[in-house]
Amino acid sequence: MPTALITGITGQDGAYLSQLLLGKGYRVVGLLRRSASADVIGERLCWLGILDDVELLDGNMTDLSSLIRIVETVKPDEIYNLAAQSFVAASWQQPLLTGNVTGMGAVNMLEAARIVKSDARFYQASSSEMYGLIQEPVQNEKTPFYPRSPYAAAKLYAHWMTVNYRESFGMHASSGILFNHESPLRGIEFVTRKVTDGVARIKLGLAKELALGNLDATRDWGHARDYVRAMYLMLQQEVPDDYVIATGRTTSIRDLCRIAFSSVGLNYEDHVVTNPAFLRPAEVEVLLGDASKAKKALGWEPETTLEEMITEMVEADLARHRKRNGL
Ligand code: NDP
Ligand code: GDR
Repeated sequence: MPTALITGITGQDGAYLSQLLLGKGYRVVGLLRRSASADVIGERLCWLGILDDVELLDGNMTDLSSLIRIVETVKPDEIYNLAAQSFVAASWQQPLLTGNVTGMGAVNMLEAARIVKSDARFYQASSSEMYGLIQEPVQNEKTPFYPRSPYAAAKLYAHWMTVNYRESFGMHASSGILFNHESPLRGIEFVTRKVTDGVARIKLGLAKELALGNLDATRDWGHARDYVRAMYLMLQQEVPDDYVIATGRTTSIRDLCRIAFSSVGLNYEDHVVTNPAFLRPAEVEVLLGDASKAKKALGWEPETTLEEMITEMVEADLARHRKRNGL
């Protein structure tokens, strides 16, 4: 039975990746950072019905000693480094923490693997945010990077360190440059989930308005369930490499609202307002990925359309609010 160690197991991707690997017969161990709110730990794993099937060990990305101890204890065949301060907007308010967790944290994990189990295969969760100020209209593995936030700069450092550990130490270290991916398990602060949650509240009469920031930015959105499959496939390759994972379709926030509101028979123009509080100091205006390399080398294809995903998310949020409000 292969063993996978997942950092960020309590996040959106960690939950779906755990589900995928458990289904393939893996032993799944996750890194859990200590929280005073222990009662809400593992909410996403619970939602998928797999909380009791994974092992959780205490540690923190900023504490190398905890990572070394965990790798010694677990002896993983595969390490998926998903932990991060992942909310771009928050990275301007907490640039140092973001650098420590999202950037240095990845190096801590690479070091723990190199010192204790250098034959473990390593996946780094890189991001399309690294493209930032777009240099080419469609982005692939060869497109130059231009990070536009403390988050993106931290991810770029982690990305290059992954490449360097591969080239310097011969480690099987791969980096997935994933474009935005969403699901009913997406954090409420991200725009897709904020919109589907808003749609559900407005539909149920619990709210009238939804306040957003820049409606003109566009993103290449896929489903997290499809994207964690690509992570797994990368670590099954003989040779480690970097891959863009994207759908090849970009949609504005405005059109996302149109799709989400119309899925329950509402017009977004009647409910969406803009609030400058949600604008960012610097914006990534447009992202559109070309996943040809992954399609060819990994046989990976996205299976869920944006419309299907938004419908799934709206339904999940409607169910949550009905339950919460006894409707
Ligand atoms: P989430 O924000 O949902 O999850 C982040 C995870 O990191 C959580 O489990 C969180 O734990 C954990 N974490 C944060 N800080 C620490 C720390 N100091 N020590 C240990 N664990 C910590 O992210 P996603 O699942 O959406 O994304 C997974 C990864 O992929 C992230 O690295 C993200 O930056 C990257 N990415 C995501 C994309 C997307 O569209 N979703 C696209 C491209 C890259 P806790 O539950 O305790 O907060
Ligand atoms: P992003 O995701 O920054 O692309 O990072 P997010 O959903 O936060 O923003 C997407 C776009 O929507 C615009 N926007 C708003 N965003 C939020 N959160 N809230 C709003 O009210 C709002 N109004 C407009 C933003 O300005 C932006 O243009 C996500 C994260 O998962 C990263 O960790 C990951 O690396 C990238 O995707 C790929």
